[in-house]
Amino acid sequence: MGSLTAPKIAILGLGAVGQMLLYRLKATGAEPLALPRYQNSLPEQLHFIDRCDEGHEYAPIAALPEQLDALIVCTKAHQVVEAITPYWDSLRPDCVIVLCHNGLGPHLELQPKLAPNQSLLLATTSRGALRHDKYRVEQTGTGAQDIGLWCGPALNPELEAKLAQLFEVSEFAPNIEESVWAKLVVNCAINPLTAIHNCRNGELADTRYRETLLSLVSEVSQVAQMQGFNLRFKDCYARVLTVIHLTAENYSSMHQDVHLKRGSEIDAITGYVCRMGAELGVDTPVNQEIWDKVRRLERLGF
Ligand code: KPL
Repeated sequence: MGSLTAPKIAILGLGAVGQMLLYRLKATGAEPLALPRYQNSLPEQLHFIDRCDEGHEYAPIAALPEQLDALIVCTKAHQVVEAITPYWDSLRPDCVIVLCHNGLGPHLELQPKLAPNQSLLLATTSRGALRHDKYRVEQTGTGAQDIGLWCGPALNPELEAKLAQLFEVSEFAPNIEESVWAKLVVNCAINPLTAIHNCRNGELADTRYRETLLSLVSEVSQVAQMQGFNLRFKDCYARVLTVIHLTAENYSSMHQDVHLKRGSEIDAITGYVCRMGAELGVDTPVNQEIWDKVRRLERLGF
């Protein structure tokens, strides 16, 4: 990347989070570059409503994959590999890949495909984003975000600063996998239960869910600790209760995915924890039961 040109960063996957980041690219003075899914064309116009209730209409710009310094993939976890594959051979071997989805798993699938000098980053966002219709997204919350290097060489300072600015963090997370696990605990607790019980996040504060929540969080924090992450049960449970409280009115993304029959991230959330638990010798019976229930629900509907 030449130091006189601004880094070229594009978004792949224009769901709610993708559109929020694309608008953020524009708002921070960069071109709103995007790669379309399935190599279709991009929409002509996007509409973003910011936290001050102000609407912004803008046109996304089609990115040329071979010119990109970084590609931020914002699809659902189970769509990452399929979405990136058609572009893979056109991307430069030093194009930085950033994965921004709930759960974990695709990073392990992509790792063997990376070129020797290619970096893979993970990012999380807890910004609430509501999709009014396909290309009209409203930012509804100001929750925390994180980004950091998962593998590969450190980024050049200019690109690192631009990505930090996009995700509104002062610096990259020193241990991004631990930060992602901290969010994974919250998603393992809230998302499947709201889907199974067809309820908003806030309803999980009811005492009848307490025992299940405690078991889910305890199992996930044990799997996390077994990998050396500093995620104590007490802190994890407190974080889950805080998110239930702060997002009480929301329907979780998994509730919406199951309800709209569009395939949820259960395999990358609960499924990933159960698979890691099995590998590390940590029992996860309650998560396993919940995983089975959501998969059944996906087949049969509410
Ligand atoms: O990340 C979320 C999601 O719905 O996927 C939470 C934090 C549970 C908010 O709804």
